[in-house]
Amino acid sequence: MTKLTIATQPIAGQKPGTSGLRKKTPVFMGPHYLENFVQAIFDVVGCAGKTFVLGGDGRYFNDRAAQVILRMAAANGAARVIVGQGAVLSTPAASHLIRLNKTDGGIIMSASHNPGGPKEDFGVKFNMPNGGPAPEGVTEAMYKRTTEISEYHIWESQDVDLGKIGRQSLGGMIVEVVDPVTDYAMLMESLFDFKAIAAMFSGGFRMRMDSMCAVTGPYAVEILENRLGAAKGTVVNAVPLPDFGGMHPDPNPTWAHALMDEMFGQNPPDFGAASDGDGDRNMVVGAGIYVSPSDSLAVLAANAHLAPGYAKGIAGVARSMPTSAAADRVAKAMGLECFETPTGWKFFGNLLDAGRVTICGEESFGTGSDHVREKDGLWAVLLWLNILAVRKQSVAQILAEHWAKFGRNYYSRHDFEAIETAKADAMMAELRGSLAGLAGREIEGMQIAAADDFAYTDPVDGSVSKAQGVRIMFADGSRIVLRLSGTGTEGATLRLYLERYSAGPQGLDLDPQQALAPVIRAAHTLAAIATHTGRSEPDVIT
Ligand code: G16
Repeated sequence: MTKLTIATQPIAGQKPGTSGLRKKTPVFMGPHYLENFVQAIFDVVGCAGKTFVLGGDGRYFNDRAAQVILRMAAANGAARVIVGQGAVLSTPAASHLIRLNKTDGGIIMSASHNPGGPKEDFGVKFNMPNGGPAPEGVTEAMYKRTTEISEYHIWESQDVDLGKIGRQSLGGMIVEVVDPVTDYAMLMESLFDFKAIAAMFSGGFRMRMDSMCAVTGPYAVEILENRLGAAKGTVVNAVPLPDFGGMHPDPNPTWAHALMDEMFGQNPPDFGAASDGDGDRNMVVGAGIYVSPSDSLAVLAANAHLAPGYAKGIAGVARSMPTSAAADRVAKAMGLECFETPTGWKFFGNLLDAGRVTICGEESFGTGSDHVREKDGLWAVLLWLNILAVRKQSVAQILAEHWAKFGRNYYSRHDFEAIETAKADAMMAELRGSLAGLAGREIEGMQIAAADDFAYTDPVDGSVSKAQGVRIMFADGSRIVLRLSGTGTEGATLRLYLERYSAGPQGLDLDPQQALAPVIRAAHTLAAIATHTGRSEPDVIT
């Protein structure tokens, strides 16, 4: 075995987005593409003598990318890499292993909720020693490094056997292959009342968990069926496949429609859930009732103390800016600090590290807590189960009581996908240019109270993130947010977030799209979406 130093040249566009570098798989498989980016990571964070975690969601190219990354880590002088068996780790499990083993960070191979396969998506991101995604300053440095890279280092060797649990050596570096599930399952047992949940299952409680042929299958089978005694077959699409069985592993009502059909059909299970490609997202559904992610965050924040891991209460709550203000109302009622951060889990890291918040969430089906530094799909499912086991009520009853107490934030997100980038940019530029004159204007019978381009100053380290999305706030608590996706791999994706508040007691059980109709019309008028993009209907509504 020899260490090789390969001459290379910068490849344009290796700029990490909201969650690391995401591109089409053939792009990642192109000459030097993966290698350049991985070398840039090591050049920025340092590699000699360090220990890292490595794993991915098992999508196409995951196994081969892992071998390349291991060979490069060895050639760059890493001391040890802890790898999930088969190069598989869910994103939250990887975050946990980074923290548990006090490593110098980790590399996660995933394009999350995006489809996998030879022509679909792939991604690589670096997580810091705290277990969370690298902050903007670090990803910017990695990007800059890719623009000046001239060589990378790699061992010339055969593949490491990642099927075999235990320690092996690669050019002097220890490769430690671990079971992907065990440590994560233990963490979940430490947070939740497994006895109470198991008693609920043995009492006849029925659940459906759709793992969407993605990474959570083995985790969900072990935890829900083996440890908690849910009926065999509770977890469906439980075997992870490189192309996710052709599915789009995004747990929302559009893509998890089989689960939705079952939950709204005849004799539905008591509780349904789905998770995404890499296991950090979740959708929860009750029998005949859908729980929006923003409401889920609010319910979890209000009830977390019912689980042993949070029995002492929570320190505070954080939500991404486009997420509805439902959680703010809970925080206010409980006298907790509440933070509004830019989109992307990395912005929660400092608040969690500083102990300012315990529970965080995003409208994009992400919820999590300070137990790791990623959002965590199965964690959210288990916290819901714990709450259901203690309150002994249905999901519908819990939501109804929640809205009666706090009011209801009707909420929806409309996505317009694969828009020509120039058109999307022009639309946002024009909208940004109009913001100064909006306050005080009336539209669709609602008065605009304020409008801005969201900027965030991190309360812990003072770093400033600008241009995070346009907010148009109305006097009645309604709100419109527009931003362009930072994770799309094709053209631009416009995300339009819509919110309207009802204090109750009337008007708590409307259809969200109906309740939001005037807000939707106002958004289209103010942003002139159809004029700029030619689109009047969204591709995906969540
Ligand atoms: C989307 C969501 C964000 C989320 C991000 C990453 O970003 O809107 O809320 O943080 O994906 O999620 P994941 O880690 O599951 O890929 P964007 O920029 O496309 O809106």
